[in-house]
Amino acid sequence: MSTVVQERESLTKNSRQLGLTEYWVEREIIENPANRTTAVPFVWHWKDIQPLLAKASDIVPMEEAYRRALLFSNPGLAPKAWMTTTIYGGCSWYNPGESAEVHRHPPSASRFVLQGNGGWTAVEGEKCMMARGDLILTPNGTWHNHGNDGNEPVIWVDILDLPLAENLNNSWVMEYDYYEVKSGEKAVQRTTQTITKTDDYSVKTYSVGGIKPTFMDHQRGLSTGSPMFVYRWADAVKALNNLREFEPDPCGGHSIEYINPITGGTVVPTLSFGVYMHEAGFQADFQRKTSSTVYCVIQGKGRTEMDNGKVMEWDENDVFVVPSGTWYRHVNTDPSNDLMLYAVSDEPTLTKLGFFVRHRRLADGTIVAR
Ligand code: GTQ
Repeated sequence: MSTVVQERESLTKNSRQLGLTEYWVEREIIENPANRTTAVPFVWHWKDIQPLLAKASDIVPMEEAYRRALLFSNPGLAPKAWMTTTIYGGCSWYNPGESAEVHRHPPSASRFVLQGNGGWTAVEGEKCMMARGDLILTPNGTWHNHGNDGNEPVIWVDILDLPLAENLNNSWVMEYDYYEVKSGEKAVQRTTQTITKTDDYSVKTYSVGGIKPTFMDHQRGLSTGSPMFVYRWADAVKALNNLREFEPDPCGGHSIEYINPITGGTVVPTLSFGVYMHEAGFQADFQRKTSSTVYCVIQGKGRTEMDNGKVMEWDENDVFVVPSGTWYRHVNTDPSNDLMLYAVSDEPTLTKLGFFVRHRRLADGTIVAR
């Protein structure tokens, strides 16, 4: 063997032993997109989720499950049970009388109700009742517990920025040491929160957009997100109905985002939450974003068309993901009904880091930055 070959071999060996890798060996892995671990477009169909969750609700007790959720696990990210490299989601089922004990964690969390009445999440002393379509926020660091006071199962979608927290090595901590102190008494550890706020506190305090109370404290627990924890579906529908007379975005149709009423910014630092409405007959142009979005079909049915003729078909209550970099457009296939898509995106994170870009493809194939 020539000395150069020998020297190269020992260079490799010595480097590896010291935790060093040669760029020229790694280059193919770094530069070739085929070697990246990426989320792929994927649909989870309600008709598949519902029977499995129903079965879990029969045979997996809450005491064992802590959260009785089936996690949306993107096949491109296995073995992680993540939707994207930033977004985690699950579909949770609470039988009447069931509850989950109070806890908090660094990732921000949200619930979005699909079915059943009587479900609630208590967040920093506010009991947030949930109905279909409502968004309940538990921003980073806020204490929360769940329950179902009704007489039917309640099913909701949980979305968290847990993978982002994990990727940032902010390994998340699930904290259950919740104490309450009454003046002059010793702190008592509890598994549920005492409700200290009036019913519907969030909506009473902040529901008129553009107006905030100036005599109240807007800091709620450790949250760096919105002090408004509940966004009612009926308000989203009302807002979208008011927007119908305006020209829609050529790619996204009519859309709204829930915002922090105090800052006007996103409701949690990392994710945006909103609704897209594609009116019957609306034809969207293709677009591509550097952010990833997860959707839940609240009303209507249709499909997402992507490059190379790939298509995802979806129906009411289905959940699907469009990862960053995908050319896509949503098609409302119901000729007489509006499509309503609930959407959660990591765009605020991308924007804060200077990574957010989006493009539109015109009918003639021209690509324009937006
Ligand atoms: O319901 O609070 O799926 O804290 C993961 C973490 C649900 C919840 C999850 C959580 C919750």
